[in-house]
Amino acid sequence: MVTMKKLSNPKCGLKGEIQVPGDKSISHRSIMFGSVAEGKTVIHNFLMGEDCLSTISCFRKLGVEIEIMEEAVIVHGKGWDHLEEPLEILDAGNSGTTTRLIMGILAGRPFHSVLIGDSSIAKRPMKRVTEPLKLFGTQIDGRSEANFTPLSIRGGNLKGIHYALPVASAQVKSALILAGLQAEGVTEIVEPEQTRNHTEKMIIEFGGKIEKHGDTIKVEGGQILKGTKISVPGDISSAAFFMVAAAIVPDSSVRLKNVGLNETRIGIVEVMKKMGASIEIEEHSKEGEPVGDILVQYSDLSGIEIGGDLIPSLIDEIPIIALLATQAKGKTVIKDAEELKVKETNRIDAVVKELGKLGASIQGTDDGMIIEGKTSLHGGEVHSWGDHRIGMTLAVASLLTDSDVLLEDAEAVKISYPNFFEHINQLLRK
Ligand code: SPQ
Repeated sequence: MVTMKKLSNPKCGLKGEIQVPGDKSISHRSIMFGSVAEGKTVIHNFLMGEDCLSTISCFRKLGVEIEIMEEAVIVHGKGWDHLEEPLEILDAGNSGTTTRLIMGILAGRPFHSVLIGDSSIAKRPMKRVTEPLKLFGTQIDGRSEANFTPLSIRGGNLKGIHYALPVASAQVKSALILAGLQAEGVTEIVEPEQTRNHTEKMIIEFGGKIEKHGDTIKVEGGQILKGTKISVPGDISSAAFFMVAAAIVPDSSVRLKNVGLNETRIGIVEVMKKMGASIEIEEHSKEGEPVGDILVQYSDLSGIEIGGDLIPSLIDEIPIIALLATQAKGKTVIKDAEELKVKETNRIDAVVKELGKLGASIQGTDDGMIIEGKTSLHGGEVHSWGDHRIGMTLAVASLLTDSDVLLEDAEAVKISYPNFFEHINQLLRK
């Protein structure tokens, strides 16, 4: 049901500490690797967001026993060969990660499966995955020459490939790594820019092998993975909403506990520091997926230019960075981010239109946006476009508006942050 949420400016700062939910990218991957590994995988702090629940549902349909307990999610993996031909269509919901990564697994399985998602997934480009998977030898068909769901996959008998990725995408890279793990021989993948490396780190956790030389990733086929214990760090992409809220709402001081600080995901920290934000990191562990606390306080900000190889490390944070820039003095230019057009929504259009309704001065460009600050925001009626990150950006904006914000389809936040509104209220009560 589409709902309208009334958000009123609390006229106070955010204070205190919260633990943001588990990382979405790592939660998806823990179910996927747990499902193809041999033995039990126990996952702590799994993200119970709608996207990750879609991944669980798909793997259950492939015959994997997955228990959702209060303390942990337990995946009873029996190895690659025990995935079963699904009786039903696999539904990835709103999740691009589920759609793209599962294709890499299904590509190597000797059975037929059909993959769909919601109306947003139906518009997101899939040829970037289906084309290289065909080079491995798998059969994939779908709407518009296998560019859009529904997709039909008949996998098996893969041969390793050498492939240079045309776009910097962790989802495409991961799908090809998952196919490569099942292929005969070696698969080499060349990345144009470093993207999030959770798949590579997780292969090591599951007892597998993967190498990286310069921008080339090398993975050998025929690997048997072993079930393990995964502790999912807090999601920096979720923490980002409170990092920005604390930086732009006067009299704020917030501690975000146990957030994942993977080196390929912390572009937002660099950007906020460059803009002059008061931000401190207390790292607890550097092993595997590094984790630590992030402390942010209100401060004066200045506009900067954001682009190049920094973009993949903050791609999902750009909507909230755009809001941050409306509160920074001068011009902020975000460029080289054309990938924003093929996310859950066209995030350039969504940000420009919806923040514009609240008085922000943002101009969309071909590959990003130009924001003029510092602007006073006013109330109004806005829409999440069914995109969790747009919904949360608008909710944070409402902390600064002179009158109420009515947010349509606020429910979208449940994709990645089910208790987002509870956390806002918690920090406002302190
Ligand atoms: O899973 P989905 O829908 O693609 O989610 C998003 C998000 O905002 O949460 C993108 F819309 O995150 C992607 C991210 O943009 C998650 C992801 C991953 O887990 O590998 C990688 C990025 O996408 P891409 O296309 O750059 O590989």
